[in-house]
Amino acid sequence: MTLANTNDNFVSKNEIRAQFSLAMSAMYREEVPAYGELMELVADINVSVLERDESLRSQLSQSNGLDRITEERHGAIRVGTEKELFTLRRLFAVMGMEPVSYYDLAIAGIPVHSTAFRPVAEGDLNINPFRVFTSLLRLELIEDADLRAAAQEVLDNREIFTTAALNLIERAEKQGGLSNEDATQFVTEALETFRWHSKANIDQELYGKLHDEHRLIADIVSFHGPHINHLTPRTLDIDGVQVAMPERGINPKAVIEGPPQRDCPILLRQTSFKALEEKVLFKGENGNWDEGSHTARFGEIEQRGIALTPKGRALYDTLLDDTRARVRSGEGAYEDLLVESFKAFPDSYTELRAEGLAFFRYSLSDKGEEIARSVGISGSLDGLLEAGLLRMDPIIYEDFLPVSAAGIFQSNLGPNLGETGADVVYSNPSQQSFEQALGAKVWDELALYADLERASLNACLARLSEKALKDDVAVAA
Ligand code: OOG
Ligand code: NI
Repeated sequence: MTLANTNDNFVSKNEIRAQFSLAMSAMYREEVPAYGELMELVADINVSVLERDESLRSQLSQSNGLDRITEERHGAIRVGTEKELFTLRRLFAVMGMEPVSYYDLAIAGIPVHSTAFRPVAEGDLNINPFRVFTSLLRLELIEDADLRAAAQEVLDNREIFTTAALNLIERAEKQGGLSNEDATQFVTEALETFRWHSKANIDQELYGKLHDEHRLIADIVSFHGPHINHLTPRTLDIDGVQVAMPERGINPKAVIEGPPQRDCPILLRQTSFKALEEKVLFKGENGNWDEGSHTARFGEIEQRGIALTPKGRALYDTLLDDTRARVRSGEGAYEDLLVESFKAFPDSYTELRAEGLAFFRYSLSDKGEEIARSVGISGSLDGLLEAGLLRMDPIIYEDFLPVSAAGIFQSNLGPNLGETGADVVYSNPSQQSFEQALGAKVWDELALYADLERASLNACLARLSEKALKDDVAVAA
């Protein structure tokens, strides 16, 4: 593998991430053939959407998204200790991935809290958007003290990173980057952390106890490392893929998480296929292995829409809560009630902008370019939009949704929990303790979107008024 250099010495972080996501994808397709099948289905459907939807094709090419379609995917892992999380942050930093946002899953009865490691700058996301949703087990939420101690001991005695990976992380930190050769080795070594191990770290009895406490705890504690539990390609028609999955022998979860289908997609819609039951070996007596099984790994798809402002997000949360409350009180089917509730969410970009519900990237229209070159002008955002001098494109939501994530977790934890969710509700989200373990603060995703919008607008305004100012012409409002 040859990696392009950004300067004489180091490979760019974007390039390392691109190689890493490719390597993860290849490994996972080999480990979980159903994922490969899903990828093919998604690619077929994306091609047909682009063939029939000229305006989407033009929007994607305008906003630089066309190249990203087949590449865009995320993965998810779950780690057991603060130390593991701390080192993972350093490992992801080598690839230009930083922790963005804090997700408390305890509210949904899942004893973890999470962040997503991802590129932060728009240019970096465009080059390769790969993200890893990363959850840290909260053993302190487990009541049984003996079991807690047993799990802790197993976790404390494992090393999820290869020695070479640890050395390369340190080298990257010291030098500020990696050489070509080191970067190639780094990708190979980093991959090892996320590999599946069919031999468990513990015996079947302890597995059973952990599993009875919570399936997720068994998944996190029982193995040598935080195996990648799913990867997620991007689809342009999630409803189409959901319907087509069974035709290809793939078993989807019951409902698509997130907002309903809309003309102007918002946030994130996701669905997955059910986790597979896989053969594993547990430690037996006298160095023997006992056969058993474990259910953890699956495939997911995602469709992203415009990022919402705090006001838009509050409206989304309210409408989703309403829907769930109405389902609980037996008013009807989830999907119907979701569509009904979301009628209250404006569904045109003009309204979304006018009501301050979503984030946009502004650029000069052809007419705006012409004006900027010839005379220059200034004015309010509304005025410039109305005059057709600016164009606005949705800023795509690059993060996750806790309620949706909980739905994805639950549909993949095995048959008993099913799709209806929690059997226990934990409390005390603790962003502070999470950040302490991480050794860094997480980025505030809303601030990132707001900055992007502001920067795009400021750049337009500067370009528009440049000539007028230079020519010392009074700029008209
Ligand atoms: C993570 C589930 C969350 C998503 O897309 O919301 C997630 C997990 O199952 O470990 O990946
Ligand atoms: Ni996911």
